[in-house]
Amino acid sequence: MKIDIVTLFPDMFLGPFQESIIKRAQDRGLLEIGLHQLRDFTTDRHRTVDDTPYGGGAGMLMKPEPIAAAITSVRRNNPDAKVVLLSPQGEPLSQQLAQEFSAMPGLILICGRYEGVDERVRTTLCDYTVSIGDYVLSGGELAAMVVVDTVTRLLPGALGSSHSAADDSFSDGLLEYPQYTRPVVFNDLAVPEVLLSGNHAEIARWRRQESLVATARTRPDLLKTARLSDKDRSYLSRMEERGQ
Ligand code: 6GU
Repeated sequence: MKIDIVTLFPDMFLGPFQESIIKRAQDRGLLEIGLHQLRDFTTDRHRTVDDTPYGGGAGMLMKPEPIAAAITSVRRNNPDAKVVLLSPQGEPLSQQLAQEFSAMPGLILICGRYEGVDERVRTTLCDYTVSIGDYVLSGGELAAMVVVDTVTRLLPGALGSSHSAADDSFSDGLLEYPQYTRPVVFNDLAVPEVLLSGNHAEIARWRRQESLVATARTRPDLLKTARLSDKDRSYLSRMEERGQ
């Protein structure tokens, strides 16, 4: 998959993309990342990328023409890419959206800065507008890194054979169950007996129940859309009866 990123701060990406899974995916040829300085697509002497908002108000907006020129240029080497604007006004990034992105031949990520981006960029040049959560970042760069990370780990072969993305939190709409490694006792707390039992059916049942408990306590909103069996539902209602 080819991901092109249009940004005023391409150097922000250098560290994060040279480590761990994203580095390995690039080394294995599963992922190709292109970084593009938005200012390179300006035509005036001052390389202007922003301007004041019509109607007044504080701050500056990103002008549409440099972004349009950047998309046109980058598309030549990533012709089937979808264009994604990173903006706090976007739809929330989810594991489902990441899965959709990971199946695409390419992405062009546009990082917003200043107080925002001219609305015509969003409506005429972008296929998606994406936010990574209900808080304000100084720009779309960190959000773009989050998109690249979550999409990369879904590319076939990006995670070693020892890890399955299918087991991760959110893949079935629930939080992951708690995990333990050695030692058996740490800070006076023992690893749950069932995990030492070797009884794989019991372990699977315990893990499912712990996933349901963790989700009900921390993210009850997820239970509305999670894929739940009849057994799951009866476990949750028993828990609720006991007030847990
Ligand atoms: Cl994509 N951009 C900015 N500036 N802030 C955000 C965001 C994006 N997602 C959450 N907050």
